[in-house]
Amino acid sequence: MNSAVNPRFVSRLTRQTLALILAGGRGHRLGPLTAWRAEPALPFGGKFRIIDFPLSNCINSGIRQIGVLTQYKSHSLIRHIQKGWGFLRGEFGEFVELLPAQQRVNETSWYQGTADAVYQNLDIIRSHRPEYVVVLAGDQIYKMDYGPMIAYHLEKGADMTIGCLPVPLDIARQCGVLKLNDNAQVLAFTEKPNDPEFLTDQPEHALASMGIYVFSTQFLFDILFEDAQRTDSSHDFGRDVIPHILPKASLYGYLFKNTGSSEQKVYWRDVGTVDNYWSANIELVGVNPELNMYDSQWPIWTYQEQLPPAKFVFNLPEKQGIAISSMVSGGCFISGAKIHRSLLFSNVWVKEKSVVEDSVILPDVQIGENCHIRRALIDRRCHIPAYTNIGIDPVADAARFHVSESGVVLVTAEMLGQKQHVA
Ligand code: ADQ
Ligand code: ADP
Repeated sequence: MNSAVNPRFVSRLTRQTLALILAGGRGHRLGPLTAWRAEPALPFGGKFRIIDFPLSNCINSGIRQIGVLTQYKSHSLIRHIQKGWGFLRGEFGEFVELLPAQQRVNETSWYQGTADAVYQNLDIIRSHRPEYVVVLAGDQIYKMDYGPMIAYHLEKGADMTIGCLPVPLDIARQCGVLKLNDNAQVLAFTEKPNDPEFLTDQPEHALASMGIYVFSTQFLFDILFEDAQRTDSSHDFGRDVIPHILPKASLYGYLFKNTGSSEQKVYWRDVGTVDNYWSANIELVGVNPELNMYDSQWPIWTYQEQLPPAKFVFNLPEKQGIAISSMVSGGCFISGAKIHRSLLFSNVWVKEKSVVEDSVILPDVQIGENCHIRRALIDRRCHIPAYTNIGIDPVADAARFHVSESGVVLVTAEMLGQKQHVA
């Protein structure tokens, strides 16, 4: 039976599934952007936050029982979920539940690795009595229907199914790398190998784990109890649990497909560095970006403030308020300034005679008169004083700001000597 085309079968499975979104990691490589917030709370795409992607994937897949495991710098993440994700209906058994690390099982440690984060919530998982548990990362951008993956897990008779896709070798070095047999059973798994095994038909690519797992619930309980007893484990799925269970369990790989149009290139991003984060955002202003944000079949849900439309003030010819090849969100005010190839999040105010090019401007930013900003990433609530140049003089930028490997200039309120206004 090809259950992927039997929607009633799939929807029964998704109703029996609990999703756990891991949203507690540190996101080391984003530097100042994650100084005060967890990576899944980072704004993305003009009005969303990264966590909205796995959450929306769950909702759109028909998984309405969701736990979000938080730990590191979780305040803005928790606030976003509380404000935006309370629309599920408790009376139908639907919820988004926040599961902060709270030393419930082990009173001497917070969540250790990803497996420990799930282990510490086993009693909560049990109370929901799911047939299947889907473990997801909270820091990835992609659109995926989890239903067919759960159906595949069942058809294969798998204990655990790992979402995977071919990625270039340099990305594979930062992932778990799988080797499958012809029946898609996992033969080998190596976490972050220096020398990833390439695919025979794609020598520039290796098969990477997306860090997305489907488990049969009892199997998950068994392996996590076992892992918790191990003294030689860092209690991480990729590093410890998968390699340990591989010889004795039935593990399968599930090849990731986009939802929607099959012609579209597969889109899956881990935006864990300043460069990746900037480019994934800036790509969206292109004519035909790989990530389609205009797909009404797979909406990305979020919390959004009620804001007026973006406004462009056109005064004198030398003070035109214009935006070209750009995305400009609600509440923005472009007053006699020029915006080129840039993404402006909500509530950005750009004043007269300023020019913003190839830049990503996070919410609630003010850019004063006569500024020139190029290839920059401006963090939330920055007030850029009049006559400031950013991305023009590399020496001056390096002295004040954070410059990424590829030369993107990251500016935060603290670098500007401005204390964050805490709402
Ligand atoms: P990494 O991305 O390195 O590799 P990790 O840093 O463990 O994995 O993060 C996975 C997710 O779990 C992230 O969303 C993170 O925020 C969250 N997380 C990490 N530690 C946590 C904790 N203690 N509590 C709660 N949440 C936590 C993993 C896999 C690889 C796979 C890549 C794909 O280990 O095999 O290839 O994801 O990106
Ligand atoms: P965002 O919504 O952009 O992620 P928030 O306004 O929600 O940002 O703030 C994120 C968290 O960081 C909040 O808990 C806030 O109190 C904290 N925070 C931000 N800046 C500072 C700072 N300079 N010092 C201490 N805490 C800060």
